[in-house]
Amino acid sequence: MDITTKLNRLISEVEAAIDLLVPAHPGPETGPARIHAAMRYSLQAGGKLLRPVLALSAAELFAPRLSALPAAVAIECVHTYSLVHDDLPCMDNDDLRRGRPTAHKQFDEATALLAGDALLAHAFLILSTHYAADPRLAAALVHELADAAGGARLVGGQMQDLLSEKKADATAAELEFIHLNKTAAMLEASLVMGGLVGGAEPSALDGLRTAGRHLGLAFQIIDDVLDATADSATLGKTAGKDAQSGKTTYVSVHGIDAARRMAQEQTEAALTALRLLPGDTAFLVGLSRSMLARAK
Ligand code: GRG
Repeated sequence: MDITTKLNRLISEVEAAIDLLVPAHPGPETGPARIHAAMRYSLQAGGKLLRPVLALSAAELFAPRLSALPAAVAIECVHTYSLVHDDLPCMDNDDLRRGRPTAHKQFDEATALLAGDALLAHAFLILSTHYAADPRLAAALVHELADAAGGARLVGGQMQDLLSEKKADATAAELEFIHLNKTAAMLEASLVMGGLVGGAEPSALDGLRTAGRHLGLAFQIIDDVLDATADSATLGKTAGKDAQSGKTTYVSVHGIDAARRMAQEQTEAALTALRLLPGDTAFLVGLSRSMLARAK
């Protein structure tokens, strides 16, 4: 099966699972319809679903006894919450996300804040509900996602990003810290959570983590290159914002050509780690290569 066919199959599965696991009417006492509408508005806005796809394809390398779809949806809930909060006026103050008005533009700031909060909580509800039959697996998944999303990683990276924005002399080391945590942590968690559902051995989990870290750095460098080179219509979000706001990025620190080279190096390192894994890694290898192609 070629990469695009498999990618489309996984995306359709994730979309159906999101519809099922993040319902518009969750139960008889569901609370205001507005909060569920806002959660689904951002979740179903046409994101690339890269993280869930990574989780599903990592699980498929092994012999999963349970479906990795709930884990994949939980990861997308956390990722989407982080985007909704990142777009708020107190953070990046953006009007466009995934080609649509951002959640606070479509609803209002308070609703967007609450939708993000609810998506974060919902991720852990999904994990604890759908893996309850295997409590060790449920605990491992909750631990992995909570660690990736917490103050030392996703939120810590975002905090450092905000702190570094205020100074003109942010260093390459600070930049790497920000993206190892803000971007790479969630890609690592996606591959590792897939591996956990698949029943991967500790050495394979380490390999998945290494691949996720390099893929995450490659992904961020590519994101910086695209911000500097693509237009808003192509990106589905406001282009050129980094330079406009004087932000420290791989492009501002290293220049476009070096940034492209670094993306290539990080992708190669990810491919090396992927090739050492058991199972058929052709899809993950192809997907990683196609991510790099976006920045060319
Ligand atoms: C608010 C806790 C908190 C964190 C925000 C995700 C994030 C951290 C900020 C968004 C800005 C940014 C450039 C983040 C780096 C990761 C990244 C490139 C996210 C966008 O991911 P894609 O391209 O988006 O996979 P889609 O919409 O396709 O899911």
